[in-house]
Amino acid sequence: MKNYADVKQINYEGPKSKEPFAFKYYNPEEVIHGKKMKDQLRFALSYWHTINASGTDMFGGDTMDKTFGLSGMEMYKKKADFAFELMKKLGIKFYCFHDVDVAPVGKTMEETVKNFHEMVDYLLMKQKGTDIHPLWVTVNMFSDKVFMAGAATSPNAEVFARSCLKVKNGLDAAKKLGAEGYVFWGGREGYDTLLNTDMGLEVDNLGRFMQMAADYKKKIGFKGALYIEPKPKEPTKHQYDFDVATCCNFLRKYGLEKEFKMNIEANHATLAGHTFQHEIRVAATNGVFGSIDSNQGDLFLGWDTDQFPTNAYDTTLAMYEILMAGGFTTGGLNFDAKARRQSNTFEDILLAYIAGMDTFALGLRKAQQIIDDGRLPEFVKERYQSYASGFGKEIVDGKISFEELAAHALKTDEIKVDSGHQEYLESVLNQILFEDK
Ligand code: XUL
Ligand code: CO
Repeated sequence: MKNYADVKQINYEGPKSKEPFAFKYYNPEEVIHGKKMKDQLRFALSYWHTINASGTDMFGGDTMDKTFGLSGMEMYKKKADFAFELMKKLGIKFYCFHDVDVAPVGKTMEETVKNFHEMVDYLLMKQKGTDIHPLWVTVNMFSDKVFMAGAATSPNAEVFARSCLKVKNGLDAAKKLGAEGYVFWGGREGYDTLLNTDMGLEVDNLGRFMQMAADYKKKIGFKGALYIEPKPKEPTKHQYDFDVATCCNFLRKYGLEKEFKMNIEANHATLAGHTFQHEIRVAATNGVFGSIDSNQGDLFLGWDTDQFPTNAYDTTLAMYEILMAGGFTTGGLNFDAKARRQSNTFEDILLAYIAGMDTFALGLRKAQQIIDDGRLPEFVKERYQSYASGFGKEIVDGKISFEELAAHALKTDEIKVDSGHQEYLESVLNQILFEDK
């Protein structure tokens, strides 16, 4: 196998290729569903996993050195160089980061903020002359010990103020770098025991905080989207942004439904007991579909393992939902995924991205085949035919009353509900997935 340094550019070679450092399904310029694959998929690199994570887990330290033998600002500049080199090799146009991913924390808050803005200027300089910019920016309000009881939902008002400072700087950076969006992942916005928790105050404060952030976004003229990233648990036992439906309820309660969309993470969906497709569908039907954090979990581990997505069945169904939702506008597919602890070489970083990008590209191709084949969407349309005409249509149009329907039902003794044909539909899906073209 080639060395990382010898791989200059990952190119598309097609499904018959056995070259490890080539795409088999991702052909950036090829048009699928009315757009080039690169514009349909909008892949993003996640700074925290790719540029920083070094293999540490609960039981052991680093398995990979990503310090380049440097420290402080020098190290973060070298990391930014590495991030841009990697994106160019992979043909990735977007990246995502937390404030602490890109700059060192200083001895004082003022020094931390200064370091951050200096690094944002460095990133801006790296962007010049490229078509690379952030898919979204966020800030880390969960690692530092002051956030141990939450950020905007902390029982301590000083922490609420610290959260305003962090998000203000994150939004300023998003504007300066021309980010497509800004993400709020709740981190520790939740609780471990109700015995010490005023849930009502905490969630009201979260509502106040989100309103302030949305107002600040408008004040500075940041045009990107604001997203909430739902997750049911981990690190807290119960997180307030549990799933898409819970977040929709939160947004409506605080009158924020027009300001925020969802950043849906595959592994968070499964932690909430939902399929990935379910969360995308709930977002789409509520008008809040925004962006995707793409990864997969492990059925037998049960925590947020953040693995690169390689399950083509899941990516096909996810891409089908995304196409049905109208595709991405400001959003995209951010790989909130890290190479496994034992995949500890720079070559593995490339191979992990190639695997993830190819699996979503294959998913996009297969989703288009589902649409072209027509059997699945047509079955669904047919299943709801009773609402397309007659009194069914009057229900949908709000033109028939409760009493009129009751009178109709009184005269109808026999009702035949058609089969859902689940197994047949699953076999159609297999045929589309595995047919020999
Ligand atoms: C945590 C997670 C985060 C967010 C950004 O589970 O997904 O990395 O995506 O804070
Ligand atoms: Co995420």
